[in-house]
Amino acid sequence: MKIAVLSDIHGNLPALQAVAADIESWRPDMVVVAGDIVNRGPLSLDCLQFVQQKQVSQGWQPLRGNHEDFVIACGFPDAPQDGVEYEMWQFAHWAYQQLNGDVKALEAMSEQFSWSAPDGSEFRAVHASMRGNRDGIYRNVPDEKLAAQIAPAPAVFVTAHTHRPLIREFNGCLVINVGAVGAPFDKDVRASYGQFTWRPDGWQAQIVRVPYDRAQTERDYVTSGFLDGAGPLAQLMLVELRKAHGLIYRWADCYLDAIQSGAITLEESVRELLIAEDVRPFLGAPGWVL
Ligand SMILES: [Mn+2]
Repeated sequence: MKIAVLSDIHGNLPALQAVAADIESWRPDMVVVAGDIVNRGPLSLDCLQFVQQKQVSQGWQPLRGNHEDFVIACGFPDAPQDGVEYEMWQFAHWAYQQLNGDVKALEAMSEQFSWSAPDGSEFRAVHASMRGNRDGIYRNVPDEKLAAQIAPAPAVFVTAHTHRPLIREFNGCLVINVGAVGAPFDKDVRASYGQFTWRPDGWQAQIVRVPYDRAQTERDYVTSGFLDGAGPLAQLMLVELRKAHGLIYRWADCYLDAIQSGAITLEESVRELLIAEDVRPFLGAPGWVL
């Protein structure tokens, strides 16, 4: 039995196409997409439709990540339509509009995938953890917290969300973070996914890295309208793609309070972060040149 798990596509169609081709050449029995197909990237609708076609033709199983939830929430009656709270979620509203407000397919996605091997061992995949789809499993997680995040522990626990690949043996459970297709944050720009094999002697797992046409993804940022229409945070997302390292949490830690209190605008905060010494080398067209 061979299972492939890909995750965190984030509207990056060239990365998704490259990973799908690699997966198909491996000929798995099952393919799970562990969430964040849409949002915080240029081609959410194309990526959703790509996965839906694979669901119909090859039985791919999509799960719902926190970014599916964020896009769904844009259609709630109490979603902010202006002001600073709207501006900070402008990229999600942009994705919601790209989907023409049709989020039924996102709402229909399951929270987890589970398969039992003939020896009774369970393979389970979720977006982040059993505690929720924003509760990521990171490299330095203490044992006690990890135990709670995967409980009840299966033989193989597959997670994503953090965009950082990880393989860890924990109390007889193989914990694997498959990393991200669309925006890896481990300083390796190649797309990431996981291959899992069950044989009568047990489970094996490996992380696979796949190069893709990143120049095309940058062109998609422009031609889709994402870079102009999704707000200043789209500039951070473009730099994250080039740097293969996350910037949004750092931005939030530094500026969220100041933005919400009106001490700085969202655009000013993004400009300030982009001129930091370690970020500046990754600036350039089609993004802001500061
Ligand atoms: Mn996520």
